[in-house]
Amino acid sequence: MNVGLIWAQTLDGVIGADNAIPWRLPEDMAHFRAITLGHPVVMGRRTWDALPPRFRPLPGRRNVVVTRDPRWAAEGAERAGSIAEALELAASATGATAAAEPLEPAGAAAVWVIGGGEIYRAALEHATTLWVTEVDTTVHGDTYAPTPGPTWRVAEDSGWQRSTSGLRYRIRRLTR
Ligand code: VY7
Repeated sequence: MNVGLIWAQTLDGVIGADNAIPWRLPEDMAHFRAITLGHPVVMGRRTWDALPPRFRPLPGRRNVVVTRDPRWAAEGAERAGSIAEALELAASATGATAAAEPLEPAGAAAVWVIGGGEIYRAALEHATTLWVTEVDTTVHGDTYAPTPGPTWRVAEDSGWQRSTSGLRYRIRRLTR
């Protein structure tokens, strides 16, 4: 099964502050939606809590939430006790096999891990694709992106773009 991670970060690697994304980038939200729609998404319980209630569960996707709390439950979400369990659960319903699927378009994955920091660090070893949005801003943060090792290569790069919000950003796909 192909596992992908998708995140947006500042140049310093900040992805969150006080359980929220500390910028607004509509182009990145559209990118996030386009990449993940139709695929199971795996997220940590804090990321679930951070989603605005009207977007919970994320529509058009199976929502798998990782938490150590065995009694946690939420409408529209499936609970998993670990990343491994979440990926197994996500794979079970897609009918995906352990092998990579060569017919998937470039950058597509069977399951997308959508955050946050603790979950990205645990899931990185399982991943074959990363979609990383870099936002040219400096903000206070308390949650950081994982650090891809030297095996990762940039396979696609939007180049620097100007958002309608005024911020500069670029979107890159990494593979290994
Ligand atoms: C998470 C939201 C957060 C706040 C308000 C609306 C990259 C992003 C994420 C996560 C951006 C979010 C939303 C946007 C998506 C909509 C639903 C409403 C949808 C990530 N690169 N960017 N993120 N929603 N993991 N990686 O904005 O969501 O997809 O339907």
